[in-house]
Amino acid sequence: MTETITLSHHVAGRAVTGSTAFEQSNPALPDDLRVEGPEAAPDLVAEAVAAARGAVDALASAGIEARADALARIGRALAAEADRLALLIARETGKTLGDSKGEVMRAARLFDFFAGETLRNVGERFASTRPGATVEVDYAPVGVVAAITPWNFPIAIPAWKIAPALAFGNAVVWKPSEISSATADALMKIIAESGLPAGSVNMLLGAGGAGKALTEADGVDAISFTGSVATGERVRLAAAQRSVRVQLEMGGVNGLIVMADADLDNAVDCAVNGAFFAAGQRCTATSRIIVEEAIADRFVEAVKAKVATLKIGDPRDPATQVGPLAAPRQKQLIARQVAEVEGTGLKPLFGGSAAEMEHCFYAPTLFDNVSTASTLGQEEIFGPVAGVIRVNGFDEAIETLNGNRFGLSAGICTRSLLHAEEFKRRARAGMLMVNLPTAGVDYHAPFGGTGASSYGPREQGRAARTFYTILKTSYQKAL
Ligand code: UN1
Repeated sequence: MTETITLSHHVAGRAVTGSTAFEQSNPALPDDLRVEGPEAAPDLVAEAVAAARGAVDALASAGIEARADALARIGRALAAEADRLALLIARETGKTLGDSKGEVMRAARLFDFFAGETLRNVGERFASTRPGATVEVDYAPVGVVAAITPWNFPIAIPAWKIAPALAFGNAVVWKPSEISSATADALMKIIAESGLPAGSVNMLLGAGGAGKALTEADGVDAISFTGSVATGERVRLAAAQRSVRVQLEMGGVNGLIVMADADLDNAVDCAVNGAFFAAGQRCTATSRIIVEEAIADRFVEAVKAKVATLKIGDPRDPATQVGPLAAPRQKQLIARQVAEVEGTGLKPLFGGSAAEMEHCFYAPTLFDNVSTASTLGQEEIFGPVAGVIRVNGFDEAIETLNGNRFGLSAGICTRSLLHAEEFKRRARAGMLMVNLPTAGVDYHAPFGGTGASSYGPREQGRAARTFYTILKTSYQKAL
């Protein structure tokens, strides 16, 4: 029997209902779960921003220890409810149960980490050049932060925006993707129990219209966005027009270099994990595998053999390694991009349009002999699709790696320390992985890219403070 979840917005600690504007159900799980929700109109956005504005003062009055305790409580609740939440993510978005559980635990750790950061927000005090005077540097809250988050990490990405925002004294108006709103609602319910002042986190539902209204709302002091390049560019323009602080995490056409001296088994694992796990729906996914010609044939055969062993299927089954895509529109988009690649004469080594799969599943697909100038070399395909680019030598590998406008994550598989060091120096990317997959990042380290992938200060780790605080420099002279 299909379960239907009807969602409401959360504003100032209250549920706000509205007529159904969107629906989500993963077609790979027929008759399992149907989620429906309303779309926030500009007047409700204004109400949420006003509630958040009031909460900024309430958060300051509550003090840092109460805030730290609340964040720690959220972290503990997430960990305690990880199994329930993981199943909801799997049912709503098609993410495998294992990945979903890992993600919930990552979110728990993020709240825990930023609980600690709340108490470590120390400034500086030093002597002024003017005798008798001092200088103080404080990290003050920015104010009202708008967070716009995607469906592919429906609980971890909101966690790495909401947790630091609260840690540093900001209130949040959050617009999750309509594809993962039930998961967002589950997180909101845990936040509501944490003891934070009402309005500290407000959640507005809806699709692009609600997101646009939020980026254009009066009273928003900063916008943190994770999503597509196209939407990110619109958010950047809206923010620039109003001089609002903005942080964007968008796509990547991430490359993994495989040198001839690599540990072949590990290189295959890195490539298969990066390209095909999470059905390729990670902005850090590997879409270009840049292989030295000398081992390319052996490597490609080994990747093919490994992919043949992957268990693709029901995301709720703990044994499943690759689940379906999140929504039919994603499948249509990928099918169109793959058809375009095939139209240029390239034939996939496996997968592709001939490997038609039912519902929202898309077969892992690998093209060989791809060129940097091709669609696969230049455009993000947000699915289990990658291309092998054959190169001769390290210099050509690095030049190829840097051959598009993106720069989120890059990897190299090599046993050479010299090549590993040179790679870290010359690769144009924010995240650099040596003998590890391009996807999969820690919560206590800075995350972000360069080029068209990212804009603004880094997320996560201690570096998150830069975006979520304003530096206040005070001069004081005792009389
Ligand atoms: C990861 O690789 O662990 O949307 C995280 C995304 C990224 C997060 C990737 N912002 O896929």
